[in-house]
Amino acid sequence: MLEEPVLDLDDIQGNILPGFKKDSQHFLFLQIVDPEPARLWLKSLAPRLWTAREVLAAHSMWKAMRLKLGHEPDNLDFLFLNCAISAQGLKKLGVPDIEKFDDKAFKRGLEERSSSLGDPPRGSGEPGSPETWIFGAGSRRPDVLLILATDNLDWAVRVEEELITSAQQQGLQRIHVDRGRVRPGTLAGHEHFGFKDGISHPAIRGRKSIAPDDFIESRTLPEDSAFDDIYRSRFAAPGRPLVWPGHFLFGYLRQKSDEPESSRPNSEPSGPAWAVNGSFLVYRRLSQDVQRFRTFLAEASETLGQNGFDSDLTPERLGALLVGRWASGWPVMRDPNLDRGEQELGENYFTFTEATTVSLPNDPYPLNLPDPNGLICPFAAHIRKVNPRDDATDIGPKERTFQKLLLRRGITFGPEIEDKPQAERGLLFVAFQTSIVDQFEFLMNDWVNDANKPHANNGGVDPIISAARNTKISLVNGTNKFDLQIPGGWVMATGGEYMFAPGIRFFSNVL
Ligand code: N7H
Repeated sequence: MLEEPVLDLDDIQGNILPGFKKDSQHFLFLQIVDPEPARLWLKSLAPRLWTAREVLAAHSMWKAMRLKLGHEPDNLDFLFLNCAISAQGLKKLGVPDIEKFDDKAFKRGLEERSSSLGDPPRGSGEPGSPETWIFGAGSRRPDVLLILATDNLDWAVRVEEELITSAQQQGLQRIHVDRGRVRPGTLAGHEHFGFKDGISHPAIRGRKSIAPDDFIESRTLPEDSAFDDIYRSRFAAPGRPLVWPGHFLFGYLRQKSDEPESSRPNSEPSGPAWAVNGSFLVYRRLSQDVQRFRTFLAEASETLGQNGFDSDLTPERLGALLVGRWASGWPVMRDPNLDRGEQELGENYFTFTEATTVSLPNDPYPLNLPDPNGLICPFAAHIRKVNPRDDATDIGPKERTFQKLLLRRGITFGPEIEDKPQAERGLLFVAFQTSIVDQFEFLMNDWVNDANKPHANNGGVDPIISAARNTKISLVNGTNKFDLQIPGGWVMATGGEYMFAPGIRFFSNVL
């Protein structure tokens, strides 16, 4: 087993690693009007930006406090700040060597690439096409993104105003602000269709220091369990793959083709020297039409039931089949008939093609059976599309899928549908990676929007996030195959941009 690198946690921004995980996250999009004062202003932000090491320490302190008190602390809060810049912004600032990035998606920006993500084409005027976006197209493309995160909404609003006022005095102008907010009460962590999100995250390989076992992501496979050496070399925890840091951070090695346990020599992603410790940030503002989705589930489950799919098919179970998880997050693979409720142990421990065989200590629920034909979890299910786990795919054996994973850092926005039915709501999708082309865009173009990939069986496009309208997916019950018509249109792009979140030294040394 190769030694994992020490990651430069004093330079890497904290929302890449370990992620902010705060209830309020505001995304301030700015445009540079006067590059010289704007450059100085951005440079002056450096001491205020939170590093990975600081955010890790803040999370540990918060957890320690919760343990001491027996409940969440009332008076311990942090206000994290991070910054990212688009290719257009870097150009305006006169930053050298941008062309050394080989990622053409980043260099061209989201607006130009949006139709290849499945959005209606530019100029069509259809909802979801760039000219209908709130920001991110035409004259409303942002150069700079500031992300601020805290559990205290009032604090976030105050700092948001302070930052915008000072930016506007120094050569920048406000383009747009998205205020992300975790949903209230027991819905916290659930997105607006009702499903628990943020469960499955790849574990980045790497250490905090030169100590051999000082891993950033702790290894929690039970010592005395029957996981074999291969599993132990590929997974940090049950169902949680270990991914080489070069897939998320510039300056580090990537995986050797079909060997997730090994890195490939000289495989650092190509980019300018100053890109080290940075990461591409994909921002997609996705509006969700919750009423439309609910109506579809209610009507389609009834029709499918009448057509003999399963007379007891409920809207909840149909939703679970489309996502691959029940609303609680419990995987359909581990129980296709019953939502076992929210529980951390085992919620990420499942496979698709093969059965899981090693039981976790204290996990009372049945492990998953093999499902090579999509009988338990449909091939089109959202989580099977974007992470087919142990399925062989059109790109080859299961080991290659490790290289397609993303660090997701999104948050919901908008009020509850019950409180304000007419208001807008959705997901502020945020993901880090070192290749937008090979990771985010690959997932969207090649897998989400292609009925025949990653599984070559015409299973359908992703019924949750594909912008395609009036498609069909295959559901199988026993030996009977059912085609389900998917009108779609419940998730729609309303803005965004491709950005780069550099190492913090970039702000003081390069700007
Ligand atoms: Fe998805 N949803 O509610 O159905 N997503 N997603 N997503 N998503 C996931 O496993 C959702 C979107 C991924 O490793 C869960 O953490 C919605 C985009 C990936 O097993 C749920 C929207 C992309 C995973 C949702 C949306 C992805 C994932 C289960 C838009 C880009 C991890 C929670 C409004 C490629 C899969 C979890 C894995 C999980 C939903 C967007 C990707 C419930 C509503 C644009 C990689």
